[in-house]
Amino acid sequence: MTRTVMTFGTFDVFHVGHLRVIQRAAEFGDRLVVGVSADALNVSKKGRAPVFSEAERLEIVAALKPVDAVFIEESLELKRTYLTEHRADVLVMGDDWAGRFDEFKDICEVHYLPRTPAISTTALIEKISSGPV
Ligand code: C2G
Repeated sequence: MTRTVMTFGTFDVFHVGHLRVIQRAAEFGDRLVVGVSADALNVSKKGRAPVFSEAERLEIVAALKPVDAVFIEESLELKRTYLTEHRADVLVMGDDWAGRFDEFKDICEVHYLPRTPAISTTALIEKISSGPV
């Protein structure tokens, strides 16, 4: 039986923290499916549009070696539907989401992984926009 793992994220200004959570998620099963947050979802969630469009972010994530399939995550409320549709056995998220998806433990395993320290899209955007020092 193939074990399907799912994870979700915006993956904007792709960095090593994103790569590591994807690599570690893949180790929980045989097949990794990644939901990439829609631009509109990001605006509603974070109050700003991502630097890279959903098509670009989708293309980057799809090209990663541990990733078998990608799709656009249109709404946080559809998570149960996505997990069911993709027949997920495992949901993996960074621990900034700890406890937030425990309601899905009735249909799959739910794991939260420690975030990679000292790197974030927000910090990168600030660093880049502040220019050379
Ligand atoms: N991440 C990490 N270490 C970092 C930064 C991010 O492990 N230093 C992880 C996050 O915990 C998350 C994934 O990378 O699991 C993607 O992070 P974001 O792009 O910030 O995802 P987010 O906007 O939180 O979207 O349905 C859930 C949302 O789509 C998650």
